[in-house]
Amino acid sequence: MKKRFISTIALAGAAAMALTACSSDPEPGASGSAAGGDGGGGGDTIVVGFAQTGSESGWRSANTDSMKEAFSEANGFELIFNAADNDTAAQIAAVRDFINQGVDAIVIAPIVEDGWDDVLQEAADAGIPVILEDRTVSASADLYNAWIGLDFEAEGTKAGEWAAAEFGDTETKMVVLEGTTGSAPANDRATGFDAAIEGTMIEKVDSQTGDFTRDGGKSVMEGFIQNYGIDNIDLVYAHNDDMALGAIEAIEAAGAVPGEDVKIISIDAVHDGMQALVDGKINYIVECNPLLGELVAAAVTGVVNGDEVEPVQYVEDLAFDQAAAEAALPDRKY
Ligand code: GYE
Repeated sequence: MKKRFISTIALAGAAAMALTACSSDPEPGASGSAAGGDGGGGGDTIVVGFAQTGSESGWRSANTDSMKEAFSEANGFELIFNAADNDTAAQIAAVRDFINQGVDAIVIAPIVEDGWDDVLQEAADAGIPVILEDRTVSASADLYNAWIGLDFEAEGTKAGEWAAAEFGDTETKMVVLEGTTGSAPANDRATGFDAAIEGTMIEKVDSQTGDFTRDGGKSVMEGFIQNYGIDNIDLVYAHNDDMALGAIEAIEAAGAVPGEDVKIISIDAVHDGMQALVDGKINYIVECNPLLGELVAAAVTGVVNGDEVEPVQYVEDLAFDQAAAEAALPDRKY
């Protein structure tokens, strides 16, 4: 199975794509739903229902902006946008609603991996193509046309490799702020990280979900500090920047210095996270690129027109230490 990486530069339309091999990719089959329904759009307008997770993080805001920009009227789309506030049942209901409306295509950023089989089958039965963006699902790849997103396990691996190199030889007590339970990035970022620190002296003392939110990260971190004592926590691995930013507040409230007394690694590289890295409060960030709109819109157009569309599209991520963040921050788009 080929794995297509698309760099940030390629997203801006300027560079070539690199291909890397990988064995565990989703393999969307795109069967039976190459053309869209007739939709409500008329003319050449493509009517697209987009079921977004919610608005839990800075990453999510950047992703929503990117999608809205790409699916603009000027680009020939009518976008019906739904944000499910991280409620899986509400997200599935939104997709059903899109099916009932007879949209030309449905785009989903699935909150969790499981539970999609029935509604995806309903979309296929109605002849409405489905493109997944961002997160993956466990349902058969025959039930959707394409997936465009990030390699979450590789992100976890990069974070874990940095932790192993920095702290692996010293007794290090680590707590983990997990993303939304059952979501692909929470599952895969844990898998990649855990494998990378195996055999090192980093000990995972506790791991709980902060639901990818700043408030969640803060309150879970407060609980860790209460249970273990701030002096017994050396390292925080946060599955996203927002939870790391919440943890920073909790660490400071406990009278310790984030980035020094307690080291912090996170994922996303959104603006506020990068600023905290520059300020020395976070020590390392692995990027997760939210600017997927153009690629998703191109895939939707392709599928609706009956063109062949690359079924699995990975967007490449970078990683930053303090110096790299300082250099990159002024030109960051999110
Ligand atoms: O890392 C987090 C967001 O699914 C990759 O969701 C996305 C994750 C992102 O809430 O900040």
